[in-house]
Amino acid sequence: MQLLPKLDPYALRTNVRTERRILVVDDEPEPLRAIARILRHAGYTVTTSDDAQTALRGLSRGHFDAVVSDISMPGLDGISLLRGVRGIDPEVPVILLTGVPAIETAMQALDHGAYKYMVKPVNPEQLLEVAARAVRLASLRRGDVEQMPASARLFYPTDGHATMKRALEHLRLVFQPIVRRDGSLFAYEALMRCSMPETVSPDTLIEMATNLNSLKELGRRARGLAAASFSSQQPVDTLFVNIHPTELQDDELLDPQGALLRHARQVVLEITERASVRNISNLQQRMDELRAAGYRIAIDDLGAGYSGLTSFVLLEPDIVKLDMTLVRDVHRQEVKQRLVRSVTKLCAELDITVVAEGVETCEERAVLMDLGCNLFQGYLIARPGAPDRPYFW
Ligand code: G
Ligand code: MN
Repeated sequence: MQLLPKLDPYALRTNVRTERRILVVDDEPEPLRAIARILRHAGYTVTTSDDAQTALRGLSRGHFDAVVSDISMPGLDGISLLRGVRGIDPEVPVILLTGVPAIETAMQALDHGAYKYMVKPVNPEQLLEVAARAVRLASLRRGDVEQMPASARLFYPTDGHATMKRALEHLRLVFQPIVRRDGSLFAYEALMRCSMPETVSPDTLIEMATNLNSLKELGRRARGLAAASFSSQQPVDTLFVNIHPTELQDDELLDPQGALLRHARQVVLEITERASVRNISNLQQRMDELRAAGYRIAIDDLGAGYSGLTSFVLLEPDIVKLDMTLVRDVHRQEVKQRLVRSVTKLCAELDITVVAEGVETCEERAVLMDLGCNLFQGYLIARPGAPDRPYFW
């Protein structure tokens, strides 16, 4: 007998899909069963496949919130599967598992935007944590309200635009120093904060703006504030300004009347790796225009993985910022050390400066220096705050 699915009144009202579907791929039956069991127990709807070709066919038919796949499989391997998945569904996070961690596959996984690279046998708790985050990310990318954090849900389905307007009015910037190897100040990164009565994290703000089609407004407001910091009481010299890939298309960046253009030579535009730059039309031309105007370009969060190393080719950055997941405990983890070393080596050859961000301990800093990072940023040195404060070195 086929049971009717249980009806969830909230789901009906908001037209939200509550089922979370994960596709698991492994050519070996034992791990395949084990992983599927762990995920099913946690309430996911799991589809299994013992080869990547079949998995890809399943993926083009059905809607999945995450894919968990082994890397080494006969025929199509996990990396090829990852590439195939990207062609079918650019939003779905892919978690890759390997029995034999190797620098080449880790780099390839990074390059093709794997969500996470995990070593087998996986710890069930860790897998569930990663899966939960991946599934949440997928639904956020799809604009699924139900999966948003409570703070973001505040804005739905009430008047989101009014709240967004209020958020923009309460927008402010904090500044975090970026320091050279010799401890001298290189620049500040401007970071958004929103001080409404209800605390809203910058990520929530960006999610909200994305869903309300207000990214342009948010970016302009933030850039206006950033421009003001060049003529404040403690004027900054060089400023890193975060910009969302879609903002690259905003002509205001190149408008002589716009906020930032007149300071372009002092500005490094940080383009996050967390969103894809592949869909930006005329990207190359736009990058050339921005560079001609004097802006420097940085890739932010490298290693957090969306488009991976392809952004080197697409953006031709002056500066690359290693994501803090690569920085965290780098002194204890050899794979991270090797990844950082390959990035700094590549960057040295390409004349790209490497910033290690999110540095929290002296041990991390020492190893990152040895590995060839040029600039350092993180709580160890200073928390984000007003510019011109003393920092630790
Ligand atoms: O994506 P982006 O790299 O721009 O994000 C930087 C965020 O990380 C900011 O919100 C900032 O407050 C935070 N941050 C800065 N330094 C550190 C650090 O050393 N550790 C942690 N956990 N977060 C940091
Ligand atoms: Mn940044």
